[in-house]
Amino acid sequence: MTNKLKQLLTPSLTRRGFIKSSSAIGGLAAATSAISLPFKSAHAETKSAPGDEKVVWSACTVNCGSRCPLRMHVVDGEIKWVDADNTGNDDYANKDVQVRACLRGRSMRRRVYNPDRLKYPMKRIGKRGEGKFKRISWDEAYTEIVNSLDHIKKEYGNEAIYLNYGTGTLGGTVTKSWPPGKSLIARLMNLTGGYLNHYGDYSTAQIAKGLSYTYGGWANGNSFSDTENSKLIVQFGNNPAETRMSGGGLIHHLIESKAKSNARMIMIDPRYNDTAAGHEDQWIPIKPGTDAAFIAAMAHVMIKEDLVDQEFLDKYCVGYDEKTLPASAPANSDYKSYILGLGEDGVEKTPEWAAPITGIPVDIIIKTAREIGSTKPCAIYQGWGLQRTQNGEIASRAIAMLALLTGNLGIHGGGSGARESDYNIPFVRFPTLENPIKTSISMFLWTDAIVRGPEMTATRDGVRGKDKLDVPIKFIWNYAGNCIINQHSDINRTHDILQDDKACEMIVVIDNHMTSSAKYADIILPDLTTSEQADFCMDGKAANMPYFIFADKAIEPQFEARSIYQICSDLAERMGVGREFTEAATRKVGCVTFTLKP
Ligand SMILES: Nc1nc2c(c(=O)[nH]1)N[C@H]1C(S)=C(S)[C@@H](COP(=O)(O)OP(=O)(O)OC[C@H]3O[C@@H](n4cnc5c(=O)[nH]c(N)nc54)[C@H](O)[C@@H]3O)O[C@H]1N2
Ligand SMILES: Nc1nc2c(c(=O)[nH]1)N[C@H]1C(S)=C(S)[C@@H](COP(=O)(O)OP(=O)(O)OC[C@H]3O[C@@H](n4cnc5c(=O)[nH]c(N)nc54)[C@H](O)[C@@H]3O)O[C@H]1N2
Ligand code: SF4
Ligand SMILES: [Mo]
Repeated sequence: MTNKLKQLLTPSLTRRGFIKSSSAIGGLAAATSAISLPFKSAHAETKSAPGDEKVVWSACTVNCGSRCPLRMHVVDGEIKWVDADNTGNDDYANKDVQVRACLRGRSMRRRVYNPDRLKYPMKRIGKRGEGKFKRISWDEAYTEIVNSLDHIKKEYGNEAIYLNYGTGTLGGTVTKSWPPGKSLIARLMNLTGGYLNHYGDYSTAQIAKGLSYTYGGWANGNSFSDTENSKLIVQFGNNPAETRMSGGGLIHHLIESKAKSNARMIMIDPRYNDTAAGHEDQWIPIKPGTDAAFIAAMAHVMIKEDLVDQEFLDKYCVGYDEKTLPASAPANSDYKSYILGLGEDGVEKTPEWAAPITGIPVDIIIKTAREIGSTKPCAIYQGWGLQRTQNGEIASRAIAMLALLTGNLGIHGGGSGARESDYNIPFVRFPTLENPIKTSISMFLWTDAIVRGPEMTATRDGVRGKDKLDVPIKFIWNYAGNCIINQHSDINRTHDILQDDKACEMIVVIDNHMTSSAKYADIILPDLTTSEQADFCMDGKAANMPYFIFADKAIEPQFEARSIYQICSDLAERMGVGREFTEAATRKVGCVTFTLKP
């Protein structure tokens, strides 16, 4: 690091000074008043001679859906460079594949030493969003938070305390930020009266609901490695080359399996995406939000040309045609009638009808319908981008319907029309106890809950666990998330709502960086990065490779940053549940021994 950069990164409490004061606890079970990670790091104690390089295996735990080990090259307590898994022969045929991190993971060093890194606790002094803060001590920050929680609990009850969506440390175990109920903040709040929960996620809100109507639940597609049995692969808005960049290598499985089966691949996407990237046999650009019309028109062709799998539909499906339509359903409300224009809307879903809507020429609609209807097995997949919009659930169901029309569900080389499936090995989580508050809202409606909480009901607004919300949101925990501003819709509306700090009274942001959301915080707490602590890393969309990663501590905590475990333990102490939070014992959870504070 250059001297200039060093200067930039050095807060008034020098990094050296801080390392010295905290080195007594580094990675070990804490016997002192400071609390370190709750389990003992395997290698953190390894001493190296000055100037010697040691390589520490860490990991990337962001929400990209993959999970990758990172090899941190550390000299004199500083990460010099980062590289990826170098084990095995990277021999796909013999399942000896390297889990090579992408550039996002490999740039971890820049995240750790970023000049924008949050270095010490801060308190807002300007308006929300203005980005004006003053430095405060950890003690002051804790006092502000505990006082605010006390006041809000007394005035409104625990239902007014909300854990916002945040997936920045999704892949961690102790550090896990989402789902909210699996985070350490949940444990802290559950010990002190509970919190308002949320359900759903920004990723898959519509498809998760939509496919529950079609299949009765979440229905993953066949894995990509099964495309070695396919004759045709059809992907709607699916782009794992950019959204599952590495990890167990989904894209690797797709390309290798496709090469084996020699299946044709059709990509339907408004953009020519990286998963196509020359591997596709045909790219069909489509106007965004019109997949359902394209599929309806293909269904029209298949019905007229007798290309649907009638036997499959009769045997396994309800409501395809009048034969399986339940007696209680209105006449002509079956799928076939809808397509042929005999349903309520009276519109026949011909290719000519769909062409101007979708921007796909009539002859391509007809040709594609014939190909999908006559080539089996056909693997039909969809990504999640196309459902992340109004009426997105209809598009996701239409694609699933294409798999059903052609009888490709439940066979090798076929699929459900949902996204490709992947491995997740079960792993015991840090116990977060039970939430005494049973109410939850959709993750999308938190701004509404600030403005009109008590008006929100189960029937109209999807409040769960209770008929209605009793109180508005008054306190927000925002851990490892940028959904206060950047990742939520209608930023101007959110900005206006948050200007009133008598409405939502307290926003606590726990992050590594000064993000747009952090600028709206009342109190900012600087968290450690993955490089400064040990954790288990999993929950990845790891393709067909089951693994988890022990992400070791590579360097000492930088600046005044503290781990989420320490933050929650410190707060628990001040809220009178210190012993309950840490359990003051060594506890075995699965194969991990957590050594907790005495
Ligand atoms: N415009 C737009 N909005 C979207 C989407 C979109 O495609 N476009 N996608 C939606 C989807 S699918 C999702 S899942 C959400 C994702 O939204 P978020 O869950 O907010 O995910 P990120 O934007 O990755 O932000 C993660 C935050 O975690 C922080 N972080 C990273 N590492 C750590 C750490 O070790 N500790 C702490 N405390 N913080 C850390 C980062 O600095 C960042 O502020 O966005 C949704 N919103
Ligand atoms: N690099 C990187 N990877 C990530 C993330 C990240 O932040 N960065 N975030 C992760 C998260 S949280 C999630 S949820 C996933 C998101 O995974 P996805 O939701 O699948 O990814 P997107 O890129 O939003 O959309 C996939 C494709 O859909 C196309 N598309 C958009 N609208 C339509 C449409 O109407 N019809 C059709 N046919 N196609 C359409 C887009 O052009 C895009 O190529 O990615 C994960 N992976
Ligand atoms: S693929 Fe995902 S988990 Fe792996 S390094 Fe890239 S961003 Fe991190
Ligand atoms: Mo997501």
